[in-house]
Amino acid sequence: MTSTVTLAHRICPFCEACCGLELDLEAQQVVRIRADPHDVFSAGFLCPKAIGLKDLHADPDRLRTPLIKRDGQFVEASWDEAYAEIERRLPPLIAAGGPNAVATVLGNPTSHKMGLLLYFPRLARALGTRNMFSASSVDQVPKMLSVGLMFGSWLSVPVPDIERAQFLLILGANPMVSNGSLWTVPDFRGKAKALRARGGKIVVVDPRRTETAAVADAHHFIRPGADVYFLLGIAHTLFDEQLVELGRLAEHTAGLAELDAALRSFSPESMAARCGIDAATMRELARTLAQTRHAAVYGRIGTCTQQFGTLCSWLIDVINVLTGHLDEEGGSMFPKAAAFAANTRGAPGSGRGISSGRYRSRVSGVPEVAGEIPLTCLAEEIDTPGPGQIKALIAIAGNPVLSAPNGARLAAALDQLDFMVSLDIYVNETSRHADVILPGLSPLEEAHYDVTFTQFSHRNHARYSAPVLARAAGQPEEWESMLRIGAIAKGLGAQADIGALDDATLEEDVKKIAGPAAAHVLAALQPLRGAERLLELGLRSGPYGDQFGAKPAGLTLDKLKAAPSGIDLGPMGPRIPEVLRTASGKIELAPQMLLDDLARVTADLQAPVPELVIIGRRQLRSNNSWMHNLPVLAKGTYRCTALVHPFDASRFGLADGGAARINNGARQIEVQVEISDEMMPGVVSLPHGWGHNLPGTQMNVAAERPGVNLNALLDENLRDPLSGNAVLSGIPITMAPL
Ligand SMILES: Nc1nc2c(c(=O)[nH]1)N[C@H]1C(S)=C(S)[C@@H](COP(=O)(O)OP(=O)(O)OC[C@H]3O[C@@H](n4cnc5c(=O)[nH]c(N)nc54)[C@H](O)[C@@H]3O)O[C@H]1N2
Ligand SMILES: Nc1nc2c(c(=O)[nH]1)N[C@H]1C(S)=C(S)[C@@H](COP(=O)(O)OP(=O)(O)OC[C@H]3O[C@@H](n4cnc5c(=O)[nH]c(N)nc54)[C@H](O)[C@@H]3O)O[C@H]1N2
Ligand code: SF4
Ligand SMILES: [Mo]
Repeated sequence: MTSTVTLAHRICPFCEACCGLELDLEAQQVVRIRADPHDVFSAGFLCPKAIGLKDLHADPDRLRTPLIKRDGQFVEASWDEAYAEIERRLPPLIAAGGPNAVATVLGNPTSHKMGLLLYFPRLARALGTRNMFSASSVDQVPKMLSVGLMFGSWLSVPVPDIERAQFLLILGANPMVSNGSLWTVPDFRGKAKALRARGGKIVVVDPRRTETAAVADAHHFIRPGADVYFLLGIAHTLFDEQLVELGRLAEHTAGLAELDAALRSFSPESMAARCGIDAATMRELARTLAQTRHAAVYGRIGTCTQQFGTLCSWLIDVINVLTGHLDEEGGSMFPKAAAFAANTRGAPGSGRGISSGRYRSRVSGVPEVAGEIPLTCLAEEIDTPGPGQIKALIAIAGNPVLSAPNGARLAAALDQLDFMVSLDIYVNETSRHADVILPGLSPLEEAHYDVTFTQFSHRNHARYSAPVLARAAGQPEEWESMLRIGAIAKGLGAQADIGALDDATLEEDVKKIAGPAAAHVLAALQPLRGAERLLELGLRSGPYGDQFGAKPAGLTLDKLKAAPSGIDLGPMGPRIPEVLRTASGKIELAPQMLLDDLARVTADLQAPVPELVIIGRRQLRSNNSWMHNLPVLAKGTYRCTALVHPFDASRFGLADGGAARINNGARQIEVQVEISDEMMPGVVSLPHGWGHNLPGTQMNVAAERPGVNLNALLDENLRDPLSGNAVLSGIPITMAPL
């Protein structure tokens, strides 16, 4: 018997690199996964996680049917039963407590799923709650706030133009392992190698000598949480040594004199001791940045998850501006996404800017940023009684019991809720608390377009993946579930005609965008439904779009579908002033809120140096908390180890491979020690996302080697006060052998 192998294409949804894959299918089974050599963006790159798509699809623990908790046990239910249960329990809580009685919490995969991302705003609109939480506030909110203040929209994040750069300074990021973040850059290794082959240099600043440091020209240890001192030292030097050269941007910036004045007291000489990098190095780096034609500074999660996250995020772009590298070829540039970019909508060049703190969280009074309350406030908003208390939670594609600080408190709080729905594909540490779980599809069963990561791609492109395999009859897509929950919340009932609701909302939106052309646009969109229809709208009305016929050569979804390896839209080009949406129409170099925060930096300068602190790390074969259940990725040596410098090992009596206890005050975890001179003395590194030993989860492979939860050690009350982002890095600990 012969069987035919067919070829399918799919963008990998696991991390921000968004690699294009080729899949061989035989009898509705994936038999092989490899990189798509023709992909216009990733050009034949993949990492080991891609193979996990097959295991994920086959995983017996992956949910295919809704679950309802009855007498403390999950039982399988039909979709109708699950929605009916939501209808029975959710509306009364809204009626009693008002819209804020329901909270939503979004996890990381939301950004990798076009249905979740494009339809969550509709659910949010239906709920009308201010209690919205997400992984953004244990991640990139500081960067969103700083670029929002400087450039006027939350996602106008400039990214290094790595293919034309000659010098890169990388802080708090490990793209060799993470494959890049807020910088979609598949095959960082190949691109770094090419940069060095053309005579360029890469310098890494990190408390650990990382895999990225290994492919760089130089590496400097920095004291965790002290990047702000290092960046201030560099920015100060640029003024001090008259290296500031705004070039073309001079007429597009505001606040240069204020910035100069504010930076005067932060000389590298006075910053060196606190950050652990000597003044000469800071000055030399400032000169190299200023004097290299094509150069960029890039910082990521290590620079965000600390008490000065917003200041660090700001200073990185400030240095890029001061050295004339912002918006310049080979510098730090603004991608122009084919769809859904706020910075390509509205009038170019100026706008309303952003604002934060429009309201505050009920318990701690923490300001809203980008419409969200920090994830670290979720537990207290549930477990603190009083008017406005959260009574119901809709959790979407996230696992905050493991991924947020002090998950134990959050877990206990989730048990106090009157009702919880999880949209998740597993019964994990978080969804085990739900009353109803609605499973999403396998990535192979749904269409895909990178709504988020095209906003941060080092080269502009558009790619679409059709569903590779058919889904089970009756299994809804997640956008449908979100519409249905929204309808239930609005009192329209579980049987509401969500198709008609979706049409009505679309019509409203199109009228806003297209004005008199709305009827024509709606007719053109007619055959499509759901997320695909929004994608078609986004592409055709976007900066490369056919404008519904007005520019016939422009992009449409059909054209994208006809190009399985994607459509290249060219390298990033200059976008200032067009990209700006600040009220002034200028790059705001010195937002008052940030200048004011420098007082906190000065106050902290004299803070005593803790003897030992802990930081996190990522690992190639896992993704945050949820890929430990895939056998192909979970196998191999035990990876959830605490990396300890030999000096610390000897002073605390720790043995390689031995067990140790780590304490942060009363909080305590037990870890396996791995002695490594990769670490800066005084710094321990433990990956996050582990700790799969909590009762009631159904992730059998992960449970075999559960690892330890770093976040069990961390304090949910430590935040960057501007952005509300959690402080996850540089936490003082003690460590002793067991
Ligand atoms: N200490 C420390 N903590 C950290 C970090 C750190 O560096 N240090 N990093 C933080 C960062 S940057 C992030 S982004 C967060 C990530 O943390 P979370 O946002 O909690 O994300 P994950 O842990 O990846 O969990 C994702 C969940 O989504 C589910 N899922 C996967 N695919 C789908 C799907 O298609 N549909 C649905 N409905 N569900 C799906 C998985 O089953 C899993 O439960 O962790 C943060 N936590
Ligand atoms: N394989 C894999 N890839 C991933 C993920 C994953 O879990 N696994 N997660 C994805 C997600 S959600 C995100 S947000 C991205 C994150 O992408 P990256 O930001 O590249 O993430 P990390 O690999 O954690 O790199 C952070 C680096 O910061 C360092 N660091 C810690 N504290 C400090 C500090 O105070 N200062 C400085 N300068 N450095 C510090 C750490 O040692 C580490 O090397 O990765 C994404 N990609
Ligand atoms: S780097 Fe790996 S996990 Fe990330 S998109 Fe590419 S193949 Fe997928
Ligand atoms: Mo993240």
